[in-house]
Amino acid sequence: LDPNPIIHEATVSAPTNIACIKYWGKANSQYNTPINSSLSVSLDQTDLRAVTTASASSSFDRDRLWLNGIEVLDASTSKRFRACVDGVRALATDKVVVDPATGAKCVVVTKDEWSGMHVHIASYNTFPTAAGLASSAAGYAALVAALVRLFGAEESYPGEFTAIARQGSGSACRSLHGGFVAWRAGGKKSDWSDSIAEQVADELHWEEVRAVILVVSDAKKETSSTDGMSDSVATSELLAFRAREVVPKRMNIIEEAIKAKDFESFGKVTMMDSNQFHATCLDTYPPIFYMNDVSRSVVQMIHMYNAWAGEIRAAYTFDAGPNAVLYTLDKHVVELLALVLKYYPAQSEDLVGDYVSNLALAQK
Ligand code: 2P0
Repeated sequence: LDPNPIIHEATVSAPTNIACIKYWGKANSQYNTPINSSLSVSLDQTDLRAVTTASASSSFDRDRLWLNGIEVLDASTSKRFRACVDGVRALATDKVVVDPATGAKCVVVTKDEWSGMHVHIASYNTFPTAAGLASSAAGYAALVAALVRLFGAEESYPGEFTAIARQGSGSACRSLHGGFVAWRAGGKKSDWSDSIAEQVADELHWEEVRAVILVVSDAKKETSSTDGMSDSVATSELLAFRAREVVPKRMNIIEEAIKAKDFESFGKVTMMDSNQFHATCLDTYPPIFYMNDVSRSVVQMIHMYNAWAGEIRAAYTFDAGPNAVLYTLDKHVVELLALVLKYYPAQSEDLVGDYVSNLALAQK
């Protein structure tokens, strides 16, 4: 055994993202592809991010994963983890260093040597447990990005890294980009290599957009997204109609709204799509309830606020849980938070948190 084995490593961070047009339902569970396209905003990484170090060495005897300092013992056999590690490692390139004195290039690790090495992955996220927010999107995006850097991986087609992250967790493919990101459902290619995420507009395009997260409950959700969407695909006719007839139109509407920086249109379609996603949950048999009475009171408060203002100044959206994410513009943040504190004074600290986020810096 080499007494001084070389350990190669790379560290990256990735943002979480909050969907305006929701992903709900798999078209193909093997490739983890969706029945409809979706669109999200990557949040900035001041408060919420996943940070991952990936390392590889010929001295490692197996693949290992630590999450927030605790080893996940069955990680190396998990289908999601394997898809990411094996998917990126297959795209590895020779690691070359240049001698600064002579300018001579030297291959220190060949592509074939990478494929013989195991990896150690250490990841932590800065998601406060009280926020009760899903972290899998940021986590798998950071895993893929760290492996890409470690192995010097190169895509064989544009979007291939997002296709790999998608196999970790669907929403993770959108976290490989900053700004406004569309995940194209794909399906024209038999290997689903067209199910990829792409940036619609970068984080500098519409800098005034803010996300305010209202923590309604920090309890762990009762129905996982993977199980919930599987039940919805099996039983909800509304979901099939939505994927076929509604979402394609909404993708066009929201992409136009983002390009034109039209908050009225962006906010309206975001709220309508959240409502329809939760309607498909109710249409699932047995029904799935993610929103609770407090969530619904937030919906009413936002509609009252917009009616009072005579324009859409804030838009709510809810994922697979009761917490609200409010999109607004910088100039309305103080007014919106004043409203939240008026209606939820007792729990104001919990509810408002301190999560007023900018858009993410680009991750790639
Ligand atoms: C979204 N959600 O578009 C939607 C809205 C939840 C509600 O993506 O099975 O954790 O790992 O592919 O990505 C949650 O689903 O599911 C999700 P998997 P994922 O953000």
